[in-house]
Amino acid sequence: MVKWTDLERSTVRAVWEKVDIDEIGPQIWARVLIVYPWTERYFGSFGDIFTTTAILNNTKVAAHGKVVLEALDKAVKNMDNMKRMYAALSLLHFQKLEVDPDNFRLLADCITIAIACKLKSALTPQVQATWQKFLAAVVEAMSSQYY
Ligand code: HNI
Repeated sequence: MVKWTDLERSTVRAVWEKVDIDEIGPQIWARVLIVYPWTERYFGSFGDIFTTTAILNNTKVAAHGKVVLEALDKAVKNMDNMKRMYAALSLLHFQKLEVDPDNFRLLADCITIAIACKLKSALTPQVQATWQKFLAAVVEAMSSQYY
């Protein structure tokens, strides 16, 4: 289990408080699809996501970004219990959605970049290090049911 200091806990919470899910969620999922176009293959039901403009205007992409960030909100609130909390979601991504877990890491990078664009100089190297430790724990928990 990942151990957290009090400073790390308060840093993660402080970063997360600045994230507006309705604003950042859509940006993150659009970024994933634009930067890593092979991820389109998982979203056959989303309609037209074949150009940058289409992705940025697709309401299903925007909604999905919010769903994923709402799941991340649960991780912020359950930092000591992430593996158990994400067990069913990990299994869903493995067995039903068949998402390659390498994509979790790519998503984590997009999350950090979107947050960096928002926080600017407030995302100091120390804050970023803690934030990335948090996202690494999320990625590990989301990968935990894969074999
Ligand atoms: Ni993910 C559905 C959370 C990474 C592809 N995903 C969900 C749902 C949640 C969720 C919550 C809704 C589940 C439900 O309806 O029961 N996804 C997360 C989290 C991460 C993540 C917390 C990583 C931190 N998902 C990814 C990645 C991909 C992905 C990296 C592919 C690139 N997810 C999907 C797909 C669905 C999905 C596909 C189903 C979408 C739909 O609406 O059909």
